[in-house]
Amino acid sequence: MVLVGEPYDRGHIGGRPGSRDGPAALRSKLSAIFSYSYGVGPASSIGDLGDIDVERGKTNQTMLSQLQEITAKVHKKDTLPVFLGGDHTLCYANVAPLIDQHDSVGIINLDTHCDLGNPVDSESHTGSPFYDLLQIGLDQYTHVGARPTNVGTPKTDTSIAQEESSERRTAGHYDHCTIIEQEAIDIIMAEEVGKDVAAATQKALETVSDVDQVYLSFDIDVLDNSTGYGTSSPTPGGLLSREADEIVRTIAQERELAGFGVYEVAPMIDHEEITVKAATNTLISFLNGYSNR
Ligand SMILES: [Mn+2]
Repeated sequence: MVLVGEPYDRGHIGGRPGSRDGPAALRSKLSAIFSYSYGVGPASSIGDLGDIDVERGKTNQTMLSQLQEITAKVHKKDTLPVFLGGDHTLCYANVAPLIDQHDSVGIINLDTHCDLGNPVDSESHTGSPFYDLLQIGLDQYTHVGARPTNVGTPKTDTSIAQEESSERRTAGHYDHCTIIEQEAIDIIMAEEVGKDVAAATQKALETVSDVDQVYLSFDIDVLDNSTGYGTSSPTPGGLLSREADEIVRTIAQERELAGFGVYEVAPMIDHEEITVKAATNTLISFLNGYSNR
């Protein structure tokens, strides 16, 4: 397994940037972990490729195509990449090479938002990675942790006027209602996870049983905003940290994966490192599951 940092957060058309500091914060917390080893063996060895020099100040499109040249090489190596975001726009470049390289690819995405929005003015953004991936041949998309309602967070980046931001957001929002009817898409609500986390996890695994390669995506805002606070769009009604850890650990243990990515951890808007710590715990849970395969 190898860590790959992606410090980029210019992909937002709504919400708050800050996840460019995610990779550094996650590495720092990972190095401070200690284990009580309750039923968990030592982790396998972990490599670290450092941070990719993700171009900022360019368009998301140029960033994604440059990044994809690098991630394609990473995926060809005989190791499991664990991407440390960065915002969720990056997920496109982390998965697109798999679609090029393999017969069929599925994604399980833990997230508040389905991120099936249309690109705006031909630009991908944090709300469009899975729409974009479906366009290039993604075979299955399973969204875990969806909410029945969503309270938006205004964009704090003053480079885009609030009015324009809300206009663009509306343009990018979305064909959700029609697109989620597609056969290739499955939704598992946060409430369903709360009722029976093991059953919800098995249901998610079943949706990808027919694909060759599976990528696991973890947007930290899937957590309830009591824990998932230091992120672009903290949202109520979400998963407990413990539930997310169980899902990620089980999937890593039961299904061979082509990659894992942690997105949208924004330390500068976190409170007392609550969210960074939760994300680190999830990373460790992933390691536990992977090591016990
Ligand atoms: Mn997302």
